[in-house]
Amino acid sequence: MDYVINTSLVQQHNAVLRADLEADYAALAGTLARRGQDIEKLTTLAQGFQVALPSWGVGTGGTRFARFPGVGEPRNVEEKLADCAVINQLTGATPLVSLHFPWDKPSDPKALFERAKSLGLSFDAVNSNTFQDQAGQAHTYKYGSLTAMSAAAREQAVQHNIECIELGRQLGSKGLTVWVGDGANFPGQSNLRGALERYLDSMRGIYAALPADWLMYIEHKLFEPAFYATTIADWGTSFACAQTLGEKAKCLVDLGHHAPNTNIEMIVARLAQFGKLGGFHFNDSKYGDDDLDSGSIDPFQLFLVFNELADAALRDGPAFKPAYMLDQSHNVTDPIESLMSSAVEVQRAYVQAALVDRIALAGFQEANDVHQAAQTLKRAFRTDVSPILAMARMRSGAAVDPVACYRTVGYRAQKAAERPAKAGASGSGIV
Ligand code: PSV
Ligand code: MN
Repeated sequence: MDYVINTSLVQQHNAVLRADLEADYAALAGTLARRGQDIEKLTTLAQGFQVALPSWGVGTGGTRFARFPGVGEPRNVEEKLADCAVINQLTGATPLVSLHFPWDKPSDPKALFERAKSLGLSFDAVNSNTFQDQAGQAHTYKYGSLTAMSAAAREQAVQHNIECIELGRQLGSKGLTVWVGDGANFPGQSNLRGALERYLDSMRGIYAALPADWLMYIEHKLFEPAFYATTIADWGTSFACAQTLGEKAKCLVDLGHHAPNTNIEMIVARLAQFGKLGGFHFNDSKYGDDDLDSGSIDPFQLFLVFNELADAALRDGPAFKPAYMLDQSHNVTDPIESLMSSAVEVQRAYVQAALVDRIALAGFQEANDVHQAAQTLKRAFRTDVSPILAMARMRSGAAVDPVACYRTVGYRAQKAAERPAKAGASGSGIV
């Protein structure tokens, strides 16, 4: 395997931190043992956790106003993979990459597959893009793609999705995520029911091209770029479409795609109950689709989402396997640092949710002991599981402190020298 960071540098980093980590781990083991919990089981659980990386996340993002590129940004999909490999090497939690087409369209899919393999990576769901026009494209998406009035634009969008499936198949992916920004900016601009009928019609064409072992993830978003009415704006619409399309269609929950204060964990519970929870795009937000680092604003919400996932896993068994992915835009931080910290935050919520005493919780719920039921969740959430996460990393050959290790080895400075900026080369597209 090709390690992007010299493994002996990671070991040196770990050696310095090892004694402190072992002391912290032993102290936490004692606390958890008094609660009847086995730290070793939790560490094994943490080691098994995986969250996919968005290929577009390793480039600097931006807002509608500007993008302030960082140094040493990846300029093509191969360089994006190298950055993803660093994140995986140091966190031990991100061996999957989700590609976005055409931003990451490989000229030679087989070679890209092999390159990823040599870096210890493989490909998660592929993402189609019909929310912007590409150079040389015959029909514009200005007035929509899968819902467009123009039959030719709709057909072009369907064919693009089918091409994504074909590329994904060659790369070993097993899923297609479809997010469309289609909708209306003004009342009257579009017939609301007609738009959804056209959407379903287009999606049937894509669904028919899915290989037998693939899933199609329908991603909803409240608003933006359509500011009056978005065609797939909420989980209800997403659910109805997934039901209509069939077994292989599932709903994808992007944490940033809801109105402020929406009870996202309840959406998760509903979708899980009816077998339609396909996966997640993790991020955080304060106001809208801010695409901030996972757990940076409301870690308790992230925990509550994982609390529902832990409940669903107990009820439904191994068949319950939603896809976990990050989807963030890093405007003012080093994307590699943000993605490493975010992967750790999602993993933290996963482990904290495993700490919930579910028997006690069910008892408090049955007895209507509201206070103690709430405290049962809070106790798990307040437990600092950092030593478990760090130990899981050390045992997996990753870094005890991924960001500190990354800074010490000087990867960004090295890339700044090797990757001179090239206008428009990053292709992250989020501006
Ligand atoms: C849309 O806001 C979204 O969440 C979709 O997942 C896109 O594929 C991604 O962001 C990148 O623009
Ligand atoms: Mn998303």
